[in-house]
Amino acid sequence: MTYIAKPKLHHPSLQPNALGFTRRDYEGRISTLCAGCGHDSISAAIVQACYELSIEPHRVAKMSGIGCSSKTPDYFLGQAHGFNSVHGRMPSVLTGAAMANRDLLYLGVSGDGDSASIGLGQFAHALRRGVNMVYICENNGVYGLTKGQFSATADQGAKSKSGEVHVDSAIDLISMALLLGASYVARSFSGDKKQLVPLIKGAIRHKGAAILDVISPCVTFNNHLGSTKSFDYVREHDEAVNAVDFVPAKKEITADYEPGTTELVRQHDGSYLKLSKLRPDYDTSDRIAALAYLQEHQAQGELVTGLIYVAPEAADLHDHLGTADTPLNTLTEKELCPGAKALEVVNGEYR
Ligand SMILES: Cc1ncc(C[n+]2csc(CCOP(=O)(O)OP(=O)(O)O)c2C)c(N)n1
Ligand code: SF4
Ligand SMILES: [Mg+2]
Repeated sequence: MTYIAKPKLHHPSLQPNALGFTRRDYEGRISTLCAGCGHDSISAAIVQACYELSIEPHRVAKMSGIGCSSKTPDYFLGQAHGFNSVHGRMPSVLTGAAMANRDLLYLGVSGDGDSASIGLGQFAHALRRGVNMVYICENNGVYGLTKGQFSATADQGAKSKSGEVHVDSAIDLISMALLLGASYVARSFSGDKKQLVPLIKGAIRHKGAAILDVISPCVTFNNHLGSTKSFDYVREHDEAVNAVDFVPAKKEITADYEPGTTELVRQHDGSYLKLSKLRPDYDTSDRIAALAYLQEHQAQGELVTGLIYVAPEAADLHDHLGTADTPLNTLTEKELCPGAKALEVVNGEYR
């Protein structure tokens, strides 16, 4: 309940990170979601990832749309900036903020209804532009907040709680993200913290558009037999292509891995993604092969998870537009309005 405040005292045994913060310093308010909702596990994974990376909470901007999933930024990083926007409009609000202040870490949280139904256009354009962000879609296949109608990610043939069969084709946000040019593409499951936390850490350290599609069962409206987004179904059909270990920039990499089964991906900030290959033939740098792999395995009813694709040296929207290194919101009026003479020169270029 939101009116119940969390106790301020921290247990003395809680370990501080490099900034002196404990895990509790990364929490938010008490969740009002249904007990057992997958979304709460994702919030816990975000808390864990930010704590382990020693992220300064006030350097984070958490943005969301509307839905149970979009309520969750209230439940983590209570000291961060936050903006709960309109249904499906998180990506454009996030893009605007990211353009104005490039120095913050942008964490966009959305739902499958928010991203794949009303917000599909916004989802597509933020990814194709390479907005530097971590975009997490908490995917339960239904509109949880409005009582469980099928969303656009619901699988064809899936059954609703009342027995109705879903007839439309499903939108796979991960395949779309690959087509649109996202440079860090991953899928995970809210019930697999071991997989999810390093994937979030890798996404935070990635420069460019990082998308995580996290299957997050709705225990109230979509966790029954016949659903393809229930805890049981996901556990039975989860086919991970790799196990990811995030190695921070300052940590030395020792070559204690067998080439062929383990791969090291160096990110632009010097951190590494250490991938234990569960599918030896899977190549995270091959976008086209990743798309084909997803389609083949989806046709067999499997849910491909793990780090699906990464382009560690990708350019982001600021690179594309050649914006100043200084955050635009810190430029003074003098810098923004260089005077009539400078304007004459600019206008002259268009004559
Ligand atoms: C413009 C607009 N249309 C419709 C709604 C009603 N509405 C609120 S949340 C929601 C769907 C949420 O589904 P999803 O994004 O999957 O989030 P979940 O609740 O499942 O986490 C809808 C249709 C709204 N709030 N605003
Ligand atoms: S209705 Fe579903 S998605 Fe919403 S809080 Fe409850 S379990 Fe979670
Ligand atoms: Mg949903």
